[in-house]
Amino acid sequence: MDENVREMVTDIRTYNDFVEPYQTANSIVKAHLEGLQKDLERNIGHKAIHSIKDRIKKPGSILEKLERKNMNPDFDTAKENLTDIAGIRVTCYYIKDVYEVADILKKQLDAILVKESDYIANPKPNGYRSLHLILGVAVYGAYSKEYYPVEIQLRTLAMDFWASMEHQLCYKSERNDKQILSGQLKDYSNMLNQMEAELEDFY
Ligand code: 0O2
Repeated sequence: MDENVREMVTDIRTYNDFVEPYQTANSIVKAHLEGLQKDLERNIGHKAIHSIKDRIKKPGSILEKLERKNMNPDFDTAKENLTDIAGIRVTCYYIKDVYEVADILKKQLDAILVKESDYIANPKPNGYRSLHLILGVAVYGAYSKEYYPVEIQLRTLAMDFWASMEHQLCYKSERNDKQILSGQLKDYSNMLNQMEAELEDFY
């Protein structure tokens, strides 16, 4: 086998082995959320969770993030320092539902709350809103138990729309209307926020 191909196959195997427990942690949280999605609908009479998406960070994004943080680009360093290798995004209809789902997750899962960032109560200066939980989720081996972080981003449909547009527009290469765009995005965030607050009255 060509040396480059051998190296690539080894790297892919290493990556697959590395992410395996993170995939398990993601599956545990996702399965719990899917159960919750059905049960909340039965109990509160409306759909609380619109959608649940999970992803595992790709090798390129892991390396890019480590480089951005001036850290060694290897999997041991990633395990020590990154808490978003496993990630789940939960989109809800109402802000009330976002907090309800977060509270249930914190109570019910075999997990430790590592960090909670409430960017709904305290939006980022650019207008980004979401509730972020980092849960250390217990992953069992035959004779072992280890906690793996899962970053759970909970947001409403309006917050998701804004974040997706902002990501799409601001990740594009340098643009000369950046300042105007930032101002507009901030205004849109405020408008969406107001619209949601008014819709919340119809909960
Ligand atoms: P990606 O590609 O989505 O994974 P960290 O940056 O994770 O080391 P911090 O400050 O705790 O540390 O993270 P934070 O601010 O809670 O953000 C984590 C994730 O939230 C980001 O991951 C984004 O997915 C999302 N996010 C945060 N701020 C913004 C924002 O202003 N706009 C949008 N669209 N998304 C945001 P990554 O790794 O940056 O990116």
